[in-house]
Amino acid sequence: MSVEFCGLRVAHPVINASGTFDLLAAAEAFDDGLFDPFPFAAFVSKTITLAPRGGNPPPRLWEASAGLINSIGLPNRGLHGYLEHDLPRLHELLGEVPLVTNVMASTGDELGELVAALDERAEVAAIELNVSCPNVHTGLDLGADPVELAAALRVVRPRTAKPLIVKLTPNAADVPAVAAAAADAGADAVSLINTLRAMALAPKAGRAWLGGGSGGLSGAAVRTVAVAQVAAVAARVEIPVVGMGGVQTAAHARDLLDVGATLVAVGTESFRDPAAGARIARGLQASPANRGFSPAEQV
Ligand code: RRO
Repeated sequence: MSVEFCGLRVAHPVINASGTFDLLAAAEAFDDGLFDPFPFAAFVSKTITLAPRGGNPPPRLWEASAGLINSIGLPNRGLHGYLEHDLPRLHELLGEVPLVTNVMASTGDELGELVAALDERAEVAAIELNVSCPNVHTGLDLGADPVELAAALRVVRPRTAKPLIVKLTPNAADVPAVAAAAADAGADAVSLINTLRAMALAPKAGRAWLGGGSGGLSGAAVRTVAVAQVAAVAARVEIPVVGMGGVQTAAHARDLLDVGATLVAVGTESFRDPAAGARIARGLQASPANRGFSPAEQV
């Protein structure tokens, strides 16, 4: 079941969605029990920013009818804390499993600085750019506008030879156009979907429940949106696509592979079942291969 992805050979097509599996915490909570086999064929870190961030005020989660709204707000140690403390430990825990480091910034220059620093570290196999951050000039998410994203990538691309994966936001008017702009500007792969912008009100209070105001919806509720967006993007670009959004079972993962994803990421389901990645990879191995969906014809 091994898969070739951006020059990396991974054991199977199932990885984690950034920010949904805290490997350092899991290593303490589960000792070695969770890691045989390790649930994911490659591991994607939580998003790293240049400066340390405390994240949003609580509450940070809202359980929706068929999903989860989060407003975590990027808590992280910042680039230097990550390089010094987290990266060596992640590498030790992962062994041969490739590490993808996810980064976010609001300008191309800041993204370039993050990427250049990661480029120097052999422990990092690939870099994922989270472009869901508001652009400082337009106020729009960097990844909502093909022109802004291409401009950022022109700064970032020359700063690393490592595979660059652009994590697309679903909160854009034309996601395939953004994916095409990323591919044209040198991205090696795209991943989608990030969470859908959402809001929940505190019961009877008439104000937002989440400390950050609005948040991002994930889980079963977004699965069919993910299938539609992954199909449309896979039909539009030649580069590999990492599909995610509400994957809970091998059948859900198979749907994303069938519409053109090369890898599938498990996100919210790992909160319920930390071994979901391994379960889904086993299920894929046992299930029939591609049923012959042709995204180019059917989207
Ligand atoms: O940290 C977050 O609140 C967060 C991030 Br960076 C993201 O990309 N997607 C999301 O749903 N939450």
